[in-house]
Amino acid sequence: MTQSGRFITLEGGEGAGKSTLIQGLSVEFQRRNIAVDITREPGGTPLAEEVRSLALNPPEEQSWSALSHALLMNTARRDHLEKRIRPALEQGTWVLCDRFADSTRAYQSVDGVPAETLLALEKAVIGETKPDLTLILDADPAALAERRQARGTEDVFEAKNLAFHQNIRAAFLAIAEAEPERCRVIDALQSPAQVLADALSAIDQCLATV
Ligand code: T5A
Repeated sequence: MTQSGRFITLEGGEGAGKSTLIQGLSVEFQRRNIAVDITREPGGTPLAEEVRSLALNPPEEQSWSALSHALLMNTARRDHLEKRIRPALEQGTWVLCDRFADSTRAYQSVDGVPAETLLALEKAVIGETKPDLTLILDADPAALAERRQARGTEDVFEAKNLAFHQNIRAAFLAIAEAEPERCRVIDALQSPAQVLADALSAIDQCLATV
């Protein structure tokens, strides 16, 4: 019987270094001969990418309510799960996903959607397909804002104020505290090499029984 692949998600504030870490992990997985599908949310399928564009960059002077955002993220997630994540895991491919359901818990709850609503949606949408391991890249939002400045363009969440980003940080840390068996917090202000080393150490510890 084929061994099911492992499902790893990366979370954290904007500019925390998720994409940078994914590049490093991709090289290491290749070295270890582990087949991995690298993907992102919102997005990861053609339809979900369309939803991403609509959710993060709505037409000028248009905006979504917090609940609408939660529904959009979950709509994209369901398509992503059905067409990409579950088929990959069933074939024994590992999935490395840049953001997943914890981002909805953090961003949409800070935006005002009640936690019970978000959890009910999450349960209906992801079912049993929960991450085996979630790496949370944690850093002071003021430091991350400086990192992002060089990039220029901002989506609807990046454009929010520092207090919003501080609340997002607290929300991710609360998730890590509530689910310590699944989540590992990594200091995102370390060098990229040390962030990668910490991530690999967490992967080896948590998924050693693969
Ligand atoms: N969202 C998403 C919701 O509201 N609900 C949801 O359910 C979901 C899924 C998506 C947005 O959507 C929201 C949250 C987000 O606002 P995104 O595409 O994930 O956004 O975009 P970001 O999180 O903003 O991702 P970024 O690509 O901007 O940031 P990364 O990937 O975390 O950071 P990265 O690797 O691109 O690095 C940023 C910069 O820092 C440098 C890099 O070189 C780069 O210049 N850097 C470092 N510098 C020093 N030391 C390190 N260790 C560094 N690591 C990276």
